[in-house]
Amino acid sequence: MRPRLGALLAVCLLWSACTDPAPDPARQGQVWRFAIEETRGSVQDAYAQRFKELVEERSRGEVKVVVYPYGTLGTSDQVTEQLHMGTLQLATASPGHLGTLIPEVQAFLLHFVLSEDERVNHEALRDSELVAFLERLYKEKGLRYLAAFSEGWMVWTTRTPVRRPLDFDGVKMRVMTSPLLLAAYEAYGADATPLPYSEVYSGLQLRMIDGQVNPIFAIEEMSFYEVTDYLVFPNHAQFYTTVVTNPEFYSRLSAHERELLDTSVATLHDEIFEVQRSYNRERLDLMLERKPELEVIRLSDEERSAFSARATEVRAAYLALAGERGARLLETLEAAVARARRNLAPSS
Ligand code: 6CS
Repeated sequence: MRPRLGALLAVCLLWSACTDPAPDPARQGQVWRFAIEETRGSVQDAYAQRFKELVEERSRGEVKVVVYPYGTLGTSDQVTEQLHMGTLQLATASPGHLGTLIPEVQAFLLHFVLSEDERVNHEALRDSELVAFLERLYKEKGLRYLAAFSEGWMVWTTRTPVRRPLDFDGVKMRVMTSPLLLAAYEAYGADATPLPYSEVYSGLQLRMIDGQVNPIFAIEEMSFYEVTDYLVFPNHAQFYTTVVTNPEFYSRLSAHERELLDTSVATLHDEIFEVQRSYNRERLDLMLERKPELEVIRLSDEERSAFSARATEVRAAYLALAGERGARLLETLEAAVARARRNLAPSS
């Protein structure tokens, strides 16, 4: 299989080299500024660096992509604003921070809604009906939606063990800034505290907050495990982000540049899925090696059901925030997951 795959790849590369138009001198020297919401070495950084590689390789000098890691251009909200204004061409924009601008997108933040099989969710994210819906929502807010991808399961890091909603009593849980997350953690009995990403470590260290929630790779990279004692795996939700571009920038691209951008985004869909899986696996081992006393709690099905019962109430809060269109996005998302599940099911 492998040599055949290699030959196929060589043919494809040769084909694209032959079909790509000759470089246009008038379009040389363009810079596409791409801001991410995470630091170097993160899943979003892997995405942006690979995007840079794919675009620059095929643009033959026309385009240079510059990646701005988190912190260099401000918080997530400030980055989205800069993209709006056109001082940035591309950015990641996570539903966890987009809720005030696009309330409907908070459907991605609901707990116990998507599949427990992350491959199913991965397939659902490229469902054409879902993509078309998201494109319309983002367009209305002056953004062009390009893609969404998962960065892995959300994990709670806390100072005390959490196995039941009762254990959240009096726990100040840091959440991202989308309003729905307040309702989600308050339904569990926690005291939800929204904070920008950059303030989480010091908040934990200074005991302004008692816990936070993020995928494993982020817990390692941002050193949150240094200032907490438990890693709790509820498998209640995955962390999703979206990739966006400025609509005027996109419409001014040449046909070749647009094709370059679109195909790079399409190629990255599967690649980033594997990246996040390996980052999350490897970094759990790394944290346990560095801090062996860190306790891992994997909730049983029975324990999870106590949380999922509470999460059901949060759907009403979502509908109050996101309205009729929010309800339709949630239906579209659930239908996309059902289709992906059917498509991935082994045929009998
Ligand atoms: O918790 C946060 O705010 C952030 N978490 C991740 C994994 N990516 C970006 C986001 O802003």
